[in-house]
Amino acid sequence: MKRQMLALAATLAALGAMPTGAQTLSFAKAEDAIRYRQGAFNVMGAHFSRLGAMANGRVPFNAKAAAEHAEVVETLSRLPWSAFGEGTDKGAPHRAAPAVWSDSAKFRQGAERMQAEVAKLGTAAKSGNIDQFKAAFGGAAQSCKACHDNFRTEQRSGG
Ligand code: ASC
Repeated sequence: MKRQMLALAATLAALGAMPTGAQTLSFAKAEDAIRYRQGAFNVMGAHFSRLGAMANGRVPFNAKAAAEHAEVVETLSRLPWSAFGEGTDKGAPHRAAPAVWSDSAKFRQGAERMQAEVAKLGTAAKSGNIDQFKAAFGGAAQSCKACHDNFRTEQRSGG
């Protein structure tokens, strides 16, 4: 009985140490992980580009619309990372560079930087201050580009 309790306690402790939450998925097949992360990046990009249009003056700045796009981007910015597990470099065509896995500490840093920059966007959008919004958009776009430069290839591979 006591041994069972200890085993249960150890299991619960191990689970507690694991990252949890909706943003941490595991995938049955590498292809599922690849499709999932591509979906997250695609939708994120669609909303981010609407913010870019406002930041660049191609469409008028609208604080409410900007805040809504920023909220979607912020939620999605947490999602792709658990879909870059070992073995997900093959299974479907993709543009993730080998450095995602060989330099995973730097990749994680880039992902964290992007999430931090994107978190500031919503606040800046809601402020209604166009200069604050433009600055926050610039920081977020830089963080996207940094990872694209280091961790995304021109050509597809893996499929
Ligand atoms: C976008 C989009 C990206 C980023 C990036 C910023 O609108 O889809 O991936 O901005 O180009 O440098």
